[in-house]
Amino acid sequence: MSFDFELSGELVSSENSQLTQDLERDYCDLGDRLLRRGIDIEDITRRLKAFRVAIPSWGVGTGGTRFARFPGPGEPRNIYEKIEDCSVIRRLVCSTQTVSTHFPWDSVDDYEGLAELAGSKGLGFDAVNSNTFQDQPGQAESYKFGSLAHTDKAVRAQAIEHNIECIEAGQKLGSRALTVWVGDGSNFPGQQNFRDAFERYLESMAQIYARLPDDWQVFIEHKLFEPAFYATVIADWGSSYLAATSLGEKAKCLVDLGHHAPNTNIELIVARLAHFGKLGGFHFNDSKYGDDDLDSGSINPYQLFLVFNELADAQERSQNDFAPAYMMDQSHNVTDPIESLITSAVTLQRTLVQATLVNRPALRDAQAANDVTGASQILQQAYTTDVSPIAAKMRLDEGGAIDPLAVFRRSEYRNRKANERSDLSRNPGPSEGIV
Ligand SMILES: [Mn+2]
Repeated sequence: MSFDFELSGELVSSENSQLTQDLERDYCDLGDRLLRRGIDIEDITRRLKAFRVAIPSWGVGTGGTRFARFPGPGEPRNIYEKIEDCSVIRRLVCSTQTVSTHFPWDSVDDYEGLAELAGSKGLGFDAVNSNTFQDQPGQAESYKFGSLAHTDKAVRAQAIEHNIECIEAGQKLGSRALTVWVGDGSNFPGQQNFRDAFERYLESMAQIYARLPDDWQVFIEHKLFEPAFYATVIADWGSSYLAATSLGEKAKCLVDLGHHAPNTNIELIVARLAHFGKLGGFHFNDSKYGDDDLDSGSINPYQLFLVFNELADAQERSQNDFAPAYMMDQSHNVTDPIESLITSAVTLQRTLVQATLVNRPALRDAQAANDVTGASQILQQAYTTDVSPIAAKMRLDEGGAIDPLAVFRRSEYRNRKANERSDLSRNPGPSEGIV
């Protein structure tokens, strides 16, 4: 099958050809070293091939902080141009074969046509995301004081209807899940009754849940704070789990790496939700202080490894019955969004491989024997292994780039798009924050 990628195959091949000899040698050396640990490098490479992580449509545009947004040249102005950018990333890194849409930012008249265009560029659609945290032009009711948990039934009805429209659009795109994040909550003590607000949220979600197609899931994304600075209705994994459990089988929790209090043990949350079959999805990013939405693995790569370690553990226990929806949920404020997504995808590939290298039988033995240092060293051994050749070999085998960032820069894609997309009008996007 050949796809109409935005980036020429000849460029990728010629750039690869300069690096192939060194890569083959590095891959062979690493293979020898792993063999001494009883690991078959080909098996690890095969497992990486199956890894899929979605690109959020809004991720290829410049994000922003609450204070400013500095759009770069050649930024996509609509979902069709976002698809072009996503196809470049997919072409180079291989693992990003789906796009996660966001409504109404990605609304179009012809969803079947959009699905066809994406398919021609080797892309499919992952979870659809609703937006009831912003008011849209012409909207009857305001979300200033909430949406699905709002005190006014008319506001809740509008938010429910929007989510149902997202499902309908997603069905035409071939999506199989709806991700719901709401900013509902309160900024001051006394502003909102905690129990009543949660009740209203559950009632609204039950109406959305009732409209899910049989083969769909709904993911509940929690976030500790912002825009509600005192109490958020779905602030933590506990509230998310309670909501998902009360709604039913098709409702699951979605963990975003940035949506927790500082120092929260997020890998433990992953283990808990996976244990009870409620981990529906994971949003990758990184942060130093709050919901910073920085590039995956840029601040705390060991935490990212520990998250992947729990995902790998869940994978092993479930025997292929464990398939959370993975997405990179980042806000690119000062970097080229495509470059950030490329480097983050490569980081995720590498980290997944490191987690796959963990010697689980030895780890279980060390845990059973209370060999604390031994257990800890087993994780460190996997984490400190330079597995870059495995990820590069996988990309080469799959038609991608050995060095995706270098090829992207050599392609002059951004400059070309800067000329084509000189008109500054653009689709609405995440000018303030991002979920
Ligand atoms: Mn998120």
